[in-house]
Amino acid sequence: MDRILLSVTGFNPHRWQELLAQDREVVLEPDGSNDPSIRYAVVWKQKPNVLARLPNLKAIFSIGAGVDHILADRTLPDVPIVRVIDPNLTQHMVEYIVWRVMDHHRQGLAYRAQQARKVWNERAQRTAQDISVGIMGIGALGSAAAKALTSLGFHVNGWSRTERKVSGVNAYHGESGLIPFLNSTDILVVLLPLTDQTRGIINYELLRELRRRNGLGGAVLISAGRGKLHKDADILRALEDGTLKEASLDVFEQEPLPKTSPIWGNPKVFITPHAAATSNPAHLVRPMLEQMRAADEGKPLLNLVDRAAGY
Ligand code: NDP
Ligand code: OXD
Repeated sequence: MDRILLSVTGFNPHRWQELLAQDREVVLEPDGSNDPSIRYAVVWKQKPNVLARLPNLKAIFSIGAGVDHILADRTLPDVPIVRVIDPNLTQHMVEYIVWRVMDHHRQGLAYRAQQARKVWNERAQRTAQDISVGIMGIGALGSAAAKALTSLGFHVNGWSRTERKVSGVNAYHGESGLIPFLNSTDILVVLLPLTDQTRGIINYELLRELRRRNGLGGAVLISAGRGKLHKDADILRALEDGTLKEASLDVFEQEPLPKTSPIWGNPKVFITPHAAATSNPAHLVRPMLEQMRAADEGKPLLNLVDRAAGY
């Protein structure tokens, strides 16, 4: 009987194990080393060298949409990697992006500060049509967020690596498209994958290029891609000197965000603990098992990672 290796760090995989086991026998790492009956691995931040020791591994399934946690293992065997593209995960991310855009747009941080001081003061209102949201990384999640934002009336810009058309979105791509994209963006939403090209991309110089004449009172950063896209110190500097008015951060250079980080206490920052879109086994295990069955029948796997591109 073919078996699945489940290898995760950072959370309890019990529910994943239970649901995967409906279809196949599941081995929880650290068991399963060198096991020739393991054909598939389901992983989140697997320990290095675990997958390289499986002689008959046929494919790796990521528990998340991002796969930097898998590719970081330099001993990774040369088998296909399947990532998550799923309506439930997408819905979570769309909700997070719309929530954070609307909160900044409707001045939620300022009103919460006023409430804490019992201040009754109506602030100037803008409509969505006055604001351009720029989505850096307009892939599966970014394009769904763009659709929701355009339906609310926001102008939406999108930046991708390759040329890509998304309905209702002003499209920019590649290095030459980056500055024009930023120059016409008031609220920057970061949904890029972490790759060798994108590591550290959200730095002070990039944030300086955002538009700051929008009536929001300054540019806004919403970041939910990966923390290592950031230079956290640069984001703080930009908030300090007014380059950024506010930020919503879901991901951080170091996670969990250390208790000593000055980001915690910054009143211009809204923090969530890498919780924008959580992978739910109740939605994700069934398609994984279906893909395993299809692969057993020789059918092609879907949602494959391009290892050369790194996502
Ligand atoms: P996709 O692969 O569908 O989209 C990625 C987008 O980024 C594409 O548009 C791609 O361009 C673009 N991109 C990649 N590299 C570059 C580059 N060098 N320059 C410009 N654009 C680039 O990924 P998803 O939308 O599914 O997910 C995006 C990321 O969101 C994940 O990798 C993960 O890190 C993060 N995530 C975070 C979660 C959270 O809870 N915080 C939850 C889920 C995901 P192109 O279209 O040309 O390929
Ligand atoms: C993901 C995540 O990549 O949750 O899916 O970060």
